[in-house]
Amino acid sequence: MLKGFKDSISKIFSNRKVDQETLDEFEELLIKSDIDLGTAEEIIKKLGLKRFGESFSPENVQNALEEIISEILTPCEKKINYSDSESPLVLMFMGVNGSGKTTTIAKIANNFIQENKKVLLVAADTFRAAASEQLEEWSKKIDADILKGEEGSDPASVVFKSVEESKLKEYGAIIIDTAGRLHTRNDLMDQLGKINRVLNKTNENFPHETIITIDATTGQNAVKQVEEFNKYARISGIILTKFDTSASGGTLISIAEKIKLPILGVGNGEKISDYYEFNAKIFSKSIFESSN
Ligand SMILES: Nc1nc2c(ncn2[C@@H]2O[C@H](COP(=O)(O)OP(=O)(O)O)[C@@H](O)[C@H]2O)c(=O)[nH]1
Ligand SMILES: [Mg+2]
Repeated sequence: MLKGFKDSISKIFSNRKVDQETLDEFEELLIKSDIDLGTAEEIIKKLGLKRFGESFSPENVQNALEEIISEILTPCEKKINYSDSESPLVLMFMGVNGSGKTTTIAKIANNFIQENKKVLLVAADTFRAAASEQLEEWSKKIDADILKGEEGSDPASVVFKSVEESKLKEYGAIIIDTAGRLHTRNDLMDQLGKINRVLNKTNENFPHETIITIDATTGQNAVKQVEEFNKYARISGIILTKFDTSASGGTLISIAEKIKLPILGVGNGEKISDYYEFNAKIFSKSIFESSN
């Protein structure tokens, strides 16, 4: 949701020729919507506003813009591939504190459970007892099993245990919640790599997805977050959270244009059902529809 985006476009382009001033104002609007400068320039270039000529109207600009955004996002569309033949599906979540890891895990786990899949949640956040308590609360609500590490224990060993446990109980999915961390803390970031390596040793296909949650309100720093986490544990999918509270779908557009990593889904609320699979066309449309 680029708040007021539609109105702003109307204002900028109403009764005017496309001159430099209009283009500058439009660029400013894109940047205010958390689209980085390079991506904003690319969008404006693609839009080729001057070609609109006589048929120029804010609606034309909006439609063309929607198409361009959709083109940027479409190559990033990806679905979590849940195939029963290769059980369990292992998903590892990472991201900065408060970015929505635990909530998103609950949402996705709940979807699996609705499809009669047996889910094990793994609380690999062993730094804070409160973190595993939060996951435990969700596990009760959605009726999923949970494995918790003791406070202060090695997160990688908890993850290893979860794979062992899964062999006995035949889980359909293992979803791992890791401690929130700042990408500037090398020691903690190294730990993510370790969790990934431990999983990979137990089965070369594990984890099937290494997912980063990005808070839509993060703004321009989101690109940096994705780049840094990706250095330690290769990201296979991005989930944008808090899209409901955000003034800026621009974050995701920048990530797609600059980093071109797959996007799996969008969280749009705190409730268990507030999640949908990412679809470039629908997302591009929603940017305009939801503006107010
Ligand atoms: N409005 C809104 N709030 C969310 C969304 N996802 C998570 N939250 C809230 O953001 C806060 C942090 O989420 P949490 O899952 O604990 O983040 P974590 O620290 O990464 O595990 C909590 O208050 C969640 O309820 C979302 O899509 N929309
Ligand atoms: Mg958490």
